[in-house]
Amino acid sequence: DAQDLPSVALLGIPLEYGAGARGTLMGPAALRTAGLPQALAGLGYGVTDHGDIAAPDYALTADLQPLAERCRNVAEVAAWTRVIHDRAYEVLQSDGLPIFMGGDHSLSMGSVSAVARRCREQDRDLVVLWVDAHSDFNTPETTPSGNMHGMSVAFLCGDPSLAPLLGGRSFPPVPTSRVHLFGIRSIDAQEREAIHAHGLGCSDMRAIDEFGVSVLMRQFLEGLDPERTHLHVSLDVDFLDPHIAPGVGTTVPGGATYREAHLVMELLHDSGLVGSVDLVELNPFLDERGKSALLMADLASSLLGRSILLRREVGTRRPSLKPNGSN
Ligand code: NNH
Ligand code: MN
Ligand code: MN
Ligand code: MN
Repeated sequence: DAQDLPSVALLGIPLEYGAGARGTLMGPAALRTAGLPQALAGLGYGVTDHGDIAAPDYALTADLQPLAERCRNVAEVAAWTRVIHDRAYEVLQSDGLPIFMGGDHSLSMGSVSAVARRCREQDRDLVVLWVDAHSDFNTPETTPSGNMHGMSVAFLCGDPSLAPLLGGRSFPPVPTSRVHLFGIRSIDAQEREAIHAHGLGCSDMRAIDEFGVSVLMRQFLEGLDPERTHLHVSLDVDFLDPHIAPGVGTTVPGGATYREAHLVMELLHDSGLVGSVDLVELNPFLDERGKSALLMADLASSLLGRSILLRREVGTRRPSLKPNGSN
């Protein structure tokens, strides 16, 4: 029922300092050109576009100095993280379901930390679903590249070496037991060890090949408390196979198919638990005739109710998410 739908708040975050390649700063514009605001309005949501965050001034201050050697563009990323956090927190207080349109994946340090803060205030359990080819669990010590988009999950789980990025703002770190990585197929050696040591949930591509996205997604969702959970979905373009989504700087072969990606979004929608979303790493400079931007916009539509390009549902009966079939 359209009247029961929450409003959706779009926030553009034209950030590219966390990635190895330039161009993700054009991501928010491309998502708008692909029709994301109109698609969501077409589903019946009230949509407010809060525009793009303006590039902040930055400086390599003393608190960031220890990070400078191992983290590329740390002064820029820190300044962005702070302004993203503040702006995201404002939007979370005043508007409905936020969609953070990136921008590279380092933006999640700002967006998800603000969501965590808001969840604490509202006494909700934040669960983060990281849909990505990569686990982004590097720290300044382990990063092989220095690219800060590979460190976002470690930051959100409270890695102390990355804490100075927020410049004194505080948020409750996301417990590693409430982070689930999905679609992973490129992981650095020390990152793998850290993921095992910290017990993050992970549906990697090997598991997806064996069991399929549906079984794994249902298992994940069944583990969540429907009364308490705020599910944040952080969707990295490189989750998708490069053939369907070439517009990303870090393509990895063997990604999700068109149908798998839509099914993941549909199952998440059906769960009713999604409270906030990142759409990240879209690089329009590397895209082909907008196809990655269109796909990301359409996946966001699936996540919030229905694809605009596909008409998948023809009324077939779907198995229940709940074991007793009560929904
Ligand atoms: N793990 C690599 C690194 O730390 C790659 C990270 N790149 C991403 N993450 N695109 O999603 O540099
Ligand atoms: Mn990522
Ligand atoms: Mn990635
Ligand atoms: Mn549906």
